[in-house]
Amino acid sequence: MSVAIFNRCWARVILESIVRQGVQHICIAPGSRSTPLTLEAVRLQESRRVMCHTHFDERGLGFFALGLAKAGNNPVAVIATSGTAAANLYPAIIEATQNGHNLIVLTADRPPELIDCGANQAIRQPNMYADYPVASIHFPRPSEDYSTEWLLSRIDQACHQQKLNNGVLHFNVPFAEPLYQTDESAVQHHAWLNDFNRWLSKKQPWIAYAEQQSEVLIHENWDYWRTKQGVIVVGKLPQEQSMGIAAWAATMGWVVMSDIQSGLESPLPYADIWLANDMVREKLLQAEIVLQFGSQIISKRINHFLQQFKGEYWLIEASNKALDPYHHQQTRFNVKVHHWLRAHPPLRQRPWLLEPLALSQFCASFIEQQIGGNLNEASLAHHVSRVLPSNGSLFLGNSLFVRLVDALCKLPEGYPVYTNRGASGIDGLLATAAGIAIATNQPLVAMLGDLSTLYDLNSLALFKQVRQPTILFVINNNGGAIFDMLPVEESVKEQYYRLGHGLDFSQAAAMFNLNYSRPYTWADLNSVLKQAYGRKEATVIEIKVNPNDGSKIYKSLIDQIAGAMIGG
Ligand SMILES: Cc1ncc(C[n+]2csc(CCOP(=O)(O)OP(=O)(O)O)c2C)c(N)n1
Ligand SMILES: [Mg+2]
Repeated sequence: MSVAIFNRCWARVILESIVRQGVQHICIAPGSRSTPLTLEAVRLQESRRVMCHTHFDERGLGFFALGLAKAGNNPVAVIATSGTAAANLYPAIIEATQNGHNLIVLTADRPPELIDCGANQAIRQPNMYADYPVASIHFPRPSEDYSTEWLLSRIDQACHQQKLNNGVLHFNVPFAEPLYQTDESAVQHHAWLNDFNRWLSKKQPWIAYAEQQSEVLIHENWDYWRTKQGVIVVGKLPQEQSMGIAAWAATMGWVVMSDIQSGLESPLPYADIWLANDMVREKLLQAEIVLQFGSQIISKRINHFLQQFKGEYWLIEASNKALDPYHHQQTRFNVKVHHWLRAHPPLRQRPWLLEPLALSQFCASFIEQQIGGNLNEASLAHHVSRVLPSNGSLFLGNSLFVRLVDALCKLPEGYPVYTNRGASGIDGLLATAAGIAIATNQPLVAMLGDLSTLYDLNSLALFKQVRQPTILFVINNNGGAIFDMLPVEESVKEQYYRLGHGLDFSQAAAMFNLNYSRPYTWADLNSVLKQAYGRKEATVIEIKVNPNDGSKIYKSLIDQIAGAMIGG
């Protein structure tokens, strides 16, 4: 029994120290080996220091935690048992790493004597996520030979690494049996916890790292460069960093191309379409300097522009990751964009190139006319702002629809947009959206494709926990329509890429006890939305569209704009 008690003591130290590092949510998948961690997490929830969430599927749970981390500012913890349970967290760990979201993954493990000897549910877990985590600790088997001071220092050092580099911590925690039937007072008064219990009365983490303030300095040649002809490309940015870019760029008279994840109400919307115009692209390539704020640009044509541009290139992004797939000779600022703007005063100038504005304005009416008044993929993408709640946020899945929204819509300034564009998987999109809904506790619209929904179908279970209007748009074009954009022979495409299935989602919604509607027209959709926003729960709205319509109109808009002649 003393082993069971000591396991709990060990788990208590680990969890207490991560809670002091800011963890507020702990996501738990069921399992026996993780019992000491689970029961300590429950204890923390009982004293209202954390919120515990559960899910039966570790892949979904990992993405759910990612969603919580995206919408909050603190690391989110995940507890999983040993075996493939731990392996199923891998996709979310990759996505969190690529995007710099802070997860603390606690995998329970068998002690060393049970590894590689035929013991049940025992796999090789140390370093199982390779070099994705910013730090990994493979803990020893719990033992009084290790002081609580050691345990606390080790964890705080890892958490510090996470604060510096953003990403995932992996704690692999072996526990020997027995795991159950502990006496709470025996845990509480265990002599090994004496120093720890004294520390509990203090507020701070075991290691308090002094804040390092580094000021953003003005680039020595800014007075020279700011007089030049510039282009500003804005990728994914946190909200507070995108504020002020539009005004700054307008003063400079520079051309702005912004991504749907930028938080900008684009001054030159539909860049993915108008940049298809050969003449405008040629002129833009004459720019003397390109500033890129943020990264992960969705648009193929903005990416192509960046690839072709060979002039002065500055990349401003707070992380210290390499973020330029085109390997420009460049000046890189590892700073927050709003700090950079403050350090680099704009110069009032006239726009040096007027064609993008003319073409962008032309696109507004041209797109409207081409998509028509029916409810379809392209019209939904163009009019996304019509379906959004005023105080909510938008989650966009991957594949064709996110590209359509990026190309065809204009969002209000600062509207929160979430995506999983780190590895752009279609595997955990529903679960991520559920995490965002829970963390923001505000209305959410999530929009994803039919294959993406099928992939993550059991994550519909997570939406029972939401307590505010949450709307899941499933854009059902019967398979992966993104592949229509590829030059693959029709029959091969249908059979091996697109995977049309003929399914609809009414029964899936029913199985998970979620509201469901399938509107046919905009008028239908508007009345469905009215009801959905009146409910403090989730609604699945299936938009069934002709399989190729979305990709066809996208291609046709690009083709028509490519050759268009414009004045100026
Ligand atoms: C986990 C994972 N597997 C495979 C892919 C490759 N992939 C990209 S888009 C896509 C099809 C998605 O289909 P759907 O969700 O219906 O979206 P649509 O293309 O119709 O917009 C696939 C399989 C991926 N991104 N992630
Ligand atoms: Mg589809």
